Amino acid sequence: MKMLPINAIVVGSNKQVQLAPMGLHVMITNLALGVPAEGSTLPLTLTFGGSETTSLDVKVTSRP
Ligand SMILES: [Cu+2]
Repeated sequence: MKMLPINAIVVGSNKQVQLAPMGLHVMITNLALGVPAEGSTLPLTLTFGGSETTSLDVKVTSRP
């Protein structure tokens, strides 16, 4: 399986998109401080429609 980057995920009005391993997912690259320790949390900000944002902390795991 080859992963290809995309700039955005389009979600239609009243529609849902599921992010999951082997499917659409968020891949964090270019970590300035290196790979965080497993079990730690990483702040993540999602941008919707180019302006609205939601921030959350995601748990770092080696496997889904
Ligand atoms: Cu990936």
